[in-house]
Amino acid sequence: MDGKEDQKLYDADSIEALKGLEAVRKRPGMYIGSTDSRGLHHLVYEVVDNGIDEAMAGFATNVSVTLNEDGSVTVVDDGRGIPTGMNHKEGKDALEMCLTDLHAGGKFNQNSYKVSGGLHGVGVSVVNGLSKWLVAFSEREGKKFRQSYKIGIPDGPVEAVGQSGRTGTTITFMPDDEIFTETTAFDYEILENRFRNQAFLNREVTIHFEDKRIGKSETFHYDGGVSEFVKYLNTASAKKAIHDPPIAFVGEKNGIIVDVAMQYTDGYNEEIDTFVNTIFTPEGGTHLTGFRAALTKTVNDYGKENGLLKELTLEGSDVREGLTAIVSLKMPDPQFEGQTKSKLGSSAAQGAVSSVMNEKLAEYFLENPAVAAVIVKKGILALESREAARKAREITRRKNVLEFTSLPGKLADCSERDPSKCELYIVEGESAGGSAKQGRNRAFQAILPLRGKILNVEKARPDKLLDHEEIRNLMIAVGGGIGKEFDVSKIRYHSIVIMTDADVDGAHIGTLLLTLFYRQMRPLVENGHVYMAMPPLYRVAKGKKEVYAYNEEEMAKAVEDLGQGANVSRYKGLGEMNPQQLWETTMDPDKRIMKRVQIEDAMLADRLFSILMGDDVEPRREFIIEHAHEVINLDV
Ligand code: 0RA
Repeated sequence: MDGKEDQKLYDADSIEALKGLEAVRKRPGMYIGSTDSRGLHHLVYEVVDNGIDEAMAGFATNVSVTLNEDGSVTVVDDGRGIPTGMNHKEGKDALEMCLTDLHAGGKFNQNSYKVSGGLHGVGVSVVNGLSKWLVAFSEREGKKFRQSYKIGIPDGPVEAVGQSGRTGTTITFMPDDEIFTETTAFDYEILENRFRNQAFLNREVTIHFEDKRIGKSETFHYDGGVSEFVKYLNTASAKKAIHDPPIAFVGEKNGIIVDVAMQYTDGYNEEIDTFVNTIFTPEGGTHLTGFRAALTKTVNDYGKENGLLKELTLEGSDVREGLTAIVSLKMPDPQFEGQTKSKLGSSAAQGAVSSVMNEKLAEYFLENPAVAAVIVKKGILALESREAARKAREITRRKNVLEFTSLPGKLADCSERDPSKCELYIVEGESAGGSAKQGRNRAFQAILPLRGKILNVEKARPDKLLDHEEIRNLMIAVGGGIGKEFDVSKIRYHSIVIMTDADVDGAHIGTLLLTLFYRQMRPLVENGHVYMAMPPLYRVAKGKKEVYAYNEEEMAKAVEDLGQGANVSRYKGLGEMNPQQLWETTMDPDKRIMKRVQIEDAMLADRLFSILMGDDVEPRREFIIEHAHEVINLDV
């Protein structure tokens, strides 16, 4: 065939696809959430999820991910391979459609447990549009096909490049630095964590991960699936299980596969992580509702039938105290709702989970009466302490009416009364608090200094929290209450900014505050009201000129810009800045850098906190060494 004719034909076909990918490049945030580090990692998730989809559909077992030395990423799966061959309706090769047509995915792929909804499942064409270049290979029907692209535009038609004895897809892409202006560097730990979770949630798949930049590789495969996931979570947060192995079962109802694992610990916190088609649903939803309802009912039924409960009835919270659980669903076409589309709305999921739970958990209790007794006993203890706490609260309420209704004396409030315009700075230490009070814009910025005392929220029973003056101050200042009664619509500030020194103590206090928010005011984090202030790390000065630098790179650049004789000083704490400097560098909305805390950051802090406060010395030592920097630098 004449090469030029071929190219022309192909150009005409591509106009429509081009329009689609142009939209992706114009508004990348609409498709991948953001163009910061988080959005960058979404590109990898998107391509890997396609391979996982093939595994969920039973066609693939291996997915391998390689971070190449040049900054590109290669993802290989051994699935069926992206379809190839002319699609007559569209007049285009199916492989090209998959890679360039925004809406091609659904036309071909009928996998029923596909990852879709939320930010995922937007299709590999989005990755293509946001890549400087991309090369796709599909191996199927004895052949190997290839097409390459630049910013989503094909370099030429799909070509057969040789024979192949396997099937599968290989995609290599280079994220476009004109889109990802903040960073194009992938983070090993973020990806590692994601792949580990994916492997826990799909026990049939093996994920190979290699980082050629640093010469590190790992393989994730867990025959035990979610049961191993739960054990991993408890071990990682140094929680002590009170029965082993975890209770685990898989069931199916109306085409919905319900995979559950649960293990009780000797602590008081519940962590129930829910997933749908491997997508994390931090806001819960119908599956979580079904799980909770069935758990409460089954434990109560068993306790009553076996004379363990007598006249007592356990509440849901009693039954969940100290529980770590994973609820993982595979279902066709899940519907997501909520602010961040991370809450499952499909009503069929509730019935499916509770029906599988009711049946299998009751069966488990009958076969394992010793474990059942441990769980019922734990529930009774929770009920008793809840009752005691209620009585204690009633007494305190009568005593402390005044104290609870007036704002804390240490709070320097702002004059604005519209919460959406107000910011609360929680500042470590009285001296930095003083500078912040002087430096702030008092119209809309309030300051609450905290004494740098570390509270033991882990060991303190939740009902004891309010006995603590600092926590009471914080709760009253934020408004909205605490725990189950927390009401995010009543908060007094829409931005809560944690401002601590960039040192170990600061990280400690940051961890504590995030843990408190995560456990007692979770909607605050879920709705994006919590921020970390980012004070500069360096001041570079020469004569009258001075520049603040927030990282090493900026510092180096400032030294270069100011030239010979530039003087670098490292800020050790907020206290070293005068009020004017604190305002300019850290509090002025036009100049400051703040990081919005994501729910995952708070979860990590919560885990870190358990370890910092736990009884066991060894896991604490190891964890601090391995993870301390993550809390200081909440990057993604
Ligand atoms: C559409 C249809 C089929 C497979 C795929 C897409 C597919 C896409 C990707 C992306 C990465 N890896 C992938 N593997 C498969 C099914 C084709 C058939 O019926 O053979």
